[in-house]
Amino acid sequence: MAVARKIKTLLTVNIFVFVGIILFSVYCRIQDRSEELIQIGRISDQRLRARNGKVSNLVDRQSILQRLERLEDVVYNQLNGLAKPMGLVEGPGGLGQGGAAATLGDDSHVDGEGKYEDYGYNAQLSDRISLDRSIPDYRPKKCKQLTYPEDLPQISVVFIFVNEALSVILRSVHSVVNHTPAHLLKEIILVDDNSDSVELKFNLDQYVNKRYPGLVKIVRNSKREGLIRARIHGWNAATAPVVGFFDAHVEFNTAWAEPILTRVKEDHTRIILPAIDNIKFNTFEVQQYANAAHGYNWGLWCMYIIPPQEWLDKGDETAPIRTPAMIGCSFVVDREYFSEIGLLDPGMEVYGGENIELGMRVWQCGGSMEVLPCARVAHIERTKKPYNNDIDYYAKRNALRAAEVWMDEYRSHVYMAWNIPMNNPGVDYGDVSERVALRKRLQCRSFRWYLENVYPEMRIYNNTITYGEVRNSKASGYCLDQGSEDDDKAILYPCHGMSSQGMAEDGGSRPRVSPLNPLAHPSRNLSYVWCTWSTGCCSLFSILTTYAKRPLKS
Ligand SMILES: [Mn+2]
Repeated sequence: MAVARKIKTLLTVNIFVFVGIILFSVYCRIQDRSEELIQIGRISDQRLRARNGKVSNLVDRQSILQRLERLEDVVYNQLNGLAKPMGLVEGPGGLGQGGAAATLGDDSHVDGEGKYEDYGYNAQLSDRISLDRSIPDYRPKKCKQLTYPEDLPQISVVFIFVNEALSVILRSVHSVVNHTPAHLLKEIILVDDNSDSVELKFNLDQYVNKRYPGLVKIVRNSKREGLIRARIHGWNAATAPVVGFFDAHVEFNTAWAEPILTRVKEDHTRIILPAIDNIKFNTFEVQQYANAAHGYNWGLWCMYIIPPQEWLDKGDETAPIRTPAMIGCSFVVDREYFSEIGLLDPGMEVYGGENIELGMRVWQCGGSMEVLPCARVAHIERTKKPYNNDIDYYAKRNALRAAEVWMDEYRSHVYMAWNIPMNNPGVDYGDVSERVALRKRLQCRSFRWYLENVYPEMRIYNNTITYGEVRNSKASGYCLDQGSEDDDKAILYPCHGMSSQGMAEDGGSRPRVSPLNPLAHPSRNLSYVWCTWSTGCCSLFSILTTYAKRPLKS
């Protein structure tokens, strides 16, 4: 019995000693950590005071900032628990890490399809990918050697959303915090354009206020305003000297902000677009896109185009790429300058056209627009946009507004592209008098100047006398169509009224009909002429005798 009691006592003593040692070592670690923090704080204080921009100081400071950020992560991970109850993941690693393609097990397949319908991407998969995942650094190599001024202006980052998955919005927020130096990011503004989803109200508020206290403002529209006015509301809430507008389904790349803020600081009339990479809507894989400018067709629908020849000739991948307009999912502008040139057209509804209009306006009124390959943002191209079921109608309506205000005699090309008559087009584009007055006040240049100097790749239809679709007289449901882009051959296809069936008739000595292809880039060796009226060269054309002629000049 005595032996047993001895053993029991010894065991108890051992346990106490063991627990004591653990407690002591934890205490020491906390002491170490806080001393380290105090020391780092002191050093960075000194550095801030002695603000002489010597290179060694800069390197020191950067490494200290990086270290502080790492420590912040450690502390946060210790306290972790905000995302988990909402079914989301934070921290490094896990599914989709490094921008790799991700998949879910088969069990979640059915539910996942339902979410595709809602969002135009795999929201269920997104929920399982960390809000802090890393993505590949797709910047051109030379960007990493560039240095930027220390005293850059701060930026307000505005995200617009309507019925977006919470995890996708929060990944946009985490990503911009993780990839922007804290002293440059003044605030994040989330503009909710009257979403229907409940989780975007309470959960979103609670999460961002706890996770990023004081950094995030939420603006809620009491009625659906559309993308264009929602961006204006975001601008109203912004207080930093520079404002960036982004879709709420993006991820930012390394050092995206510094090159942009440098260009804006040098010249506040520059509107800067990060280069866009792609996040695949189904796997969330991050894919690199080639360097491109952003152009558009005569329907004012945006697309990527080859950078200008002089940029290609220069052979410097870090150089800004002149661009006639923007895709629109991300752009950065000096806050006051944006107001001086008239923000975005508040008379535009729902979606589309504003991105092209801003390009025309900034160039015609003395500013510029450029893509910066060293600043990269990855973006999900959604399979469906949640704004409205009839986006095409609003894109057409908004395009006509831009055409009437900015395009002078070339406005006819927009009517041609949408295949609607110039008189009584059947589209009420609203009152443009204020925008016309703005153009006058700013004393902006002509659209012809813009085409010649900024968008020379655009094909012009100067000799056009009529336009419309070409229908088969024997089967009137069939129209002349452009067919596939590769072989450039005319086909017969059910009439759909879209741009590929828009034809223009030339008034030259040998009248011809050709599709309204937007670009006449020298490197694209396409023949645009299929059929001439006089020779009937095209056998297909001989059966297409009904031509919905609309006079160009009335
Ligand atoms: Mn988008």
